[in-house]
Amino acid sequence: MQKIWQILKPETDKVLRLTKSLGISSFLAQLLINRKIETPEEAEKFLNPSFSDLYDPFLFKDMGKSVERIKRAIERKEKILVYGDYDVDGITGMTILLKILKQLGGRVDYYIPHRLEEGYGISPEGVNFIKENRFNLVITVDCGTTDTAEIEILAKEGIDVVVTDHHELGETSPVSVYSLINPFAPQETYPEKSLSGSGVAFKLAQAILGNSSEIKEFLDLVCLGTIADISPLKGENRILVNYGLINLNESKKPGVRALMEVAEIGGKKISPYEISFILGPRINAMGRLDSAELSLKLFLTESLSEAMELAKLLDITNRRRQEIEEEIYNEAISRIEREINFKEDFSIVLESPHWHQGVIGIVASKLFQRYRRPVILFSLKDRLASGSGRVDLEDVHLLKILERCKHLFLTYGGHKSACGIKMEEDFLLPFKNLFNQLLKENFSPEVFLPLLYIDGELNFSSLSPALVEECNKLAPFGEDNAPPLFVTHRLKLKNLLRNRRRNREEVWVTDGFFTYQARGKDFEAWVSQLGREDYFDLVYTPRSGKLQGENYLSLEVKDFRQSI
Ligand SMILES: [Mn+2]
Repeated sequence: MQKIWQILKPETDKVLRLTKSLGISSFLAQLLINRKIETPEEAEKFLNPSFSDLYDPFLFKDMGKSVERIKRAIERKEKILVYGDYDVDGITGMTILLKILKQLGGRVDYYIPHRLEEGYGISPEGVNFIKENRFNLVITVDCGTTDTAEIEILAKEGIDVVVTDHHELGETSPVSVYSLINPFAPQETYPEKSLSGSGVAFKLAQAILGNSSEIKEFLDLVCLGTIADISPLKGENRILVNYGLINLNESKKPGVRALMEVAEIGGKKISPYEISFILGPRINAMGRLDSAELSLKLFLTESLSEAMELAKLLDITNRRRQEIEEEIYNEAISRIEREINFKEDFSIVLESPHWHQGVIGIVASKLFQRYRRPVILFSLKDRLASGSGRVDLEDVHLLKILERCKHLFLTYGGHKSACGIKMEEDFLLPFKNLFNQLLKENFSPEVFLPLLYIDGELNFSSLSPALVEECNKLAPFGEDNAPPLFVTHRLKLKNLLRNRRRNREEVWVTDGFFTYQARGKDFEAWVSQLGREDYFDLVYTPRSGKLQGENYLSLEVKDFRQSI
């Protein structure tokens, strides 16, 4: 799909301000400014993430009250329940709180709702479990903010609910809640908005431990949750992830070790990539197909052999998830190609009684990547349609569009880029039409075109290992902090070389003076059809490595086109 190349312009005044006050290169300063890090203070903190720059957890307006209540529960041997979500940030956040409360002598248990049977948040089944087992205090992780009715029932029974969450409030406000720790709480003044569910649980844990350094033991878990939840890797999250990755690589937790072992990355250095594509999906798979409780047990166990058993089960479940996902994906694609005319339809809304409800969300996001249109997939059962939607566009706020269709829904929730919907099957067609009509009324087709932000133009003569090192000062890369991208115009194919050791073709590109290896799956196929005299433009991230003791530089290709 054709991408629009947006080459960011050098901003001389802002660059000068950073180079002067921090003594950094103007190249690095521009990269920071491209990432909206503009003041010397912000830049200093970004370049040197320091544990001591984490905010005081007591800056949350309800933190003092929450910690007091939890400590009282521990002292009086009250029954405490940690109630959490079934995904990675829910599970890792729960683990942190469960371990700490236990260490402090709390009488603590946990509950995770079953995704397929109960759905997200505090369920009626959950309320019954809490009442029947006579818990005195419930602490939520990564959910609870919108569960007004359920919390009210519990409050009437004399059960206090401390909510820790990072989801936005919507139209409801949990009035009966004992305390609400959520960056989006009304009148909340906590300075960081983009913590994950495990990040918020980590802040509560930090406060319970009185800001002592014992909390550092849990940085590996909060790092897993933050990256898997696709939270932006800036501000406080950058500190948590930066330290968390070090911890993760050295982690002695049996569950973490076992999971790396079964995923065959035991000896490898863990980066955000491994979390997003290897560890995270395995942790999530249990909740998608079955019960997430086993993922939680994996992190709670102290026994390596039990951890290995559980990790193997996660691995098998994840493979099953992949098979189901592929089947739905292929079926959806053939239906899209047959049924949808993108000139008329601005969205992709499809349904099937065969589609697994725990997997349609991932398929929706893969379909979005492919077609770049808002995607909502529904799984049908007993005349009910359960939908999962994805979109990742600057201008389109999915939840705000759905708010205007809410008369058709039984329940719905989500945020800018993802949503969940439940409705009667009979309302599917009216919903499809209304959703599409709203998109057409409010957006022009250009909104859907993929934008590629490029950090600047480079000549091959300025590429060097030192320059790559400058780029790497911005690592770890991830959400909202992409690896730097550069464009070089008018290149030619130098050669397709056969690498005998690796037994594959290598592509080398040249500006006439300098020649580099360029890698990229689609690129290699495309370039091999070009003529020797054809010029092309390349967008890439330069990478450095060592080969037989020597530094070398290669280009990781992001996009390409023939020069004009
Ligand atoms: Mn979550």
